[in-house]
Amino acid sequence: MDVRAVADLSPDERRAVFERDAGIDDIEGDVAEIVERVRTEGDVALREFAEEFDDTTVGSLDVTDATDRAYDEIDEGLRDAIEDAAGNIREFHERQVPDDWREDFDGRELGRRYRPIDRVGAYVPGGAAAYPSSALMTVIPAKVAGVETVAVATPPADELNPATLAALHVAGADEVYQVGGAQAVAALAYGTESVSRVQKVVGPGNRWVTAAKAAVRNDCAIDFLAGPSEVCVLADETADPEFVAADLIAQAEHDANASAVAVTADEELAKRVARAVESGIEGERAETIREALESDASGVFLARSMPEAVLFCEEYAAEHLSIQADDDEALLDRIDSAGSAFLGPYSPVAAGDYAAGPNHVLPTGGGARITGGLSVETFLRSTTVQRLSADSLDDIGDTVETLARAEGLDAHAESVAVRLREREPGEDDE
Ligand code: HSO
Ligand code: ZN
Repeated sequence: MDVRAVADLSPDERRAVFERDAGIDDIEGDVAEIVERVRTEGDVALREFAEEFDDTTVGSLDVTDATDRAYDEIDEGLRDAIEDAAGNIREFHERQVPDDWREDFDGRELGRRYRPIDRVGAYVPGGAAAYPSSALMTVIPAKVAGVETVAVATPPADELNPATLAALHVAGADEVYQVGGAQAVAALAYGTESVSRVQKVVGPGNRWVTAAKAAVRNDCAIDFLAGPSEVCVLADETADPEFVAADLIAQAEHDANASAVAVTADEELAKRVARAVESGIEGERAETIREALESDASGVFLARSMPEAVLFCEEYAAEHLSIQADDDEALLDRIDSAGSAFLGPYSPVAAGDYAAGPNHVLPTGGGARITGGLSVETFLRSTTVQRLSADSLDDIGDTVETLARAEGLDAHAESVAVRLREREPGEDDE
């Protein structure tokens, strides 16, 4: 792996890093076709896609009943790990539940109240790797928010992954369908004979899933675009190059379209990270890792100073920002755009991916410039509430009437005036 100087990047190289699209643009046409077929052909299309993409002949698309059994059957150690992670994730998300509130603003009683969305769909990836962790990360916050029905789609298989099914049981999924990829997003968004449609689709996925979320977003709400994975590590000379390299390799193993960057102002560290990456790539997923790390969107970058490295991170707007540097809090203070920040040498991204508590469904592709990750609020809608006393209406009456007339909306002005016309000043509220 080469070390590239930030200052020497050409406009094309900068675009590859900062406007990374993870191969999504290339498949938009194919995804539009898949979505359309699910929309028009329903279950028939889902079954055909299962044969074509997942090499699976699907019996029932609804596999909800399999979750309880899987929970009972999996190995005890795995069950404990799922429960442990679920407990931490639940605790973190319970902390996010907003309270309804009412307050007096000079006689105007104003407030905000929250209600869960009724029906939500969560995508839980599978296929190359199984993702019980994503089952926990999507379903638990929805349930903490009070969503009545959480429908989950996960790729079909002759034998569904028992850990994913068990995690769905622990998280409290209400409906589980075996359908994967872009077709799963379309099934949840539009409904089919077997899958009833949801109001919002959430969850992480590969570029097919992400492209499908982008394709349906005019017809069905989505959380945001979340996948393929990416990480940006900001490091100084105090960082351990093995730790930095391990974090890059870890996120790269998700997907050949994943991206992983490290940036530092210390040349020696940059070289050591690059070397540690080279020697650290191993195992069954070595090919995937290599492909992800060799893409133009990945690499080890050398800045001329830490402020330049910080600017790099801000522009990158990472899904995962890891800061392995002496003054990590001060560095974080200067970076506004990041889905989740991991501070210090002992906060590997993988800890957050599974069990620390915060959500691992996070905006990718620079989405962190405008949104945070999945949270309880993702599953809530709010209503503002207002009750005005006669006096408080009187107080703002001139303002409302003046603005209404300025907009040429006389009936608006009149709806206030009619209430105030025959009123003596000070007559209020008993
Ligand atoms: N890094 C992924 C989540 C994940 N990692 C699941 C392992 N399993 C996106 O945040
Ligand atoms: Zn991960």
